[in-house]
Amino acid sequence: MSIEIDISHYKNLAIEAQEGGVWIVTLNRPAKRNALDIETIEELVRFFSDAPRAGVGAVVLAGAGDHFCAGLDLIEHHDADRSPADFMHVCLRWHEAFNKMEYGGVPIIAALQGAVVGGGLELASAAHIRVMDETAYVALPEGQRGLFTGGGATIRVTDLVGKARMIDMMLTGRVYKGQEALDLGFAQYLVDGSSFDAAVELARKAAQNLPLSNFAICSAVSHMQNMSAMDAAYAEAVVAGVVNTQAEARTRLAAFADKTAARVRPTT
Ligand code: 1HE
Repeated sequence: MSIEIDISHYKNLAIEAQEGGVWIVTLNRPAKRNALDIETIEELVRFFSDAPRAGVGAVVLAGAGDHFCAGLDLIEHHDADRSPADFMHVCLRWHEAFNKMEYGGVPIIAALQGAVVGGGLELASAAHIRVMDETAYVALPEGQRGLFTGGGATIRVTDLVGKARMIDMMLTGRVYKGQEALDLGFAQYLVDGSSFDAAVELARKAAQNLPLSNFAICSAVSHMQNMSAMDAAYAEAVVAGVVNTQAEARTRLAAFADKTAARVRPTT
């Protein structure tokens, strides 16, 4: 059951398939600081709905220009003068996109630079790995704009850094960057050079895993967080039953047994 992704159907996302199953998905409205308008959200829904069935091994999610993403398209929102129901449906499309990302089973590595704010942070939080460069900063300016988060920050940003920090960010507009942001858990990597290059390297590494292992890592872990500990342990056993007996794993296990597989060592 494989489907084709036709990259010519995308306008606000630039999409490129690289060797080794790595796909580069770039928010491509740098003149608008990659603000998330309706069209961009629909394209994210489409790409991340298709990716798990299209043989995508791993995705690097990037933003064109100096900023990853400025969040909700405030101009579109202002001009549309939406009703509560209208905006609820907008938010439900954001959730559709971000849930497809978090639960889809395809590893997503976000390459962050400049502003990662509001909905931009919500988007980054739906990726499985975040890589910041020295210019990257995170904030939730919703409070200052007379808004509230609508793209999952109450769940995902709280998961990353805790409720107290998230509330403080929203009340005061606090901005985090650099080592402090890393230490707090906004990202797993902080690099001196290009976050994009580092993200590509990580994506290539992840794409070498067996697809079924990656599916479990990038889907089951999130699902299990929504379960009771008892149910999660049961689900983990079932998933491990399927993944750990896959035929493709036998070659890797044989390589360990005959001592040709790489050993686990710390990098020096
Ligand atoms: C935008 C947006 C946007 C820029 N929607 N058009 N997000 C925010 O509150 C962040 C708003 N943006 C900024 O604070 C700044 O733009 C940045 C720090 C990201 C970048 O600053 P800078 O000086 O490089 O750019 P700029 O001059 O502010 O903006 C350049 C253009 O991008 C300009 O358009 P132009 O046509 O006048 O050239 C801006 O209008 C446009 N632009 N950001 C629309 N966000 C589901 S609920 C989620 C709720 C939220 O996400 S709230 C957080 C919203």
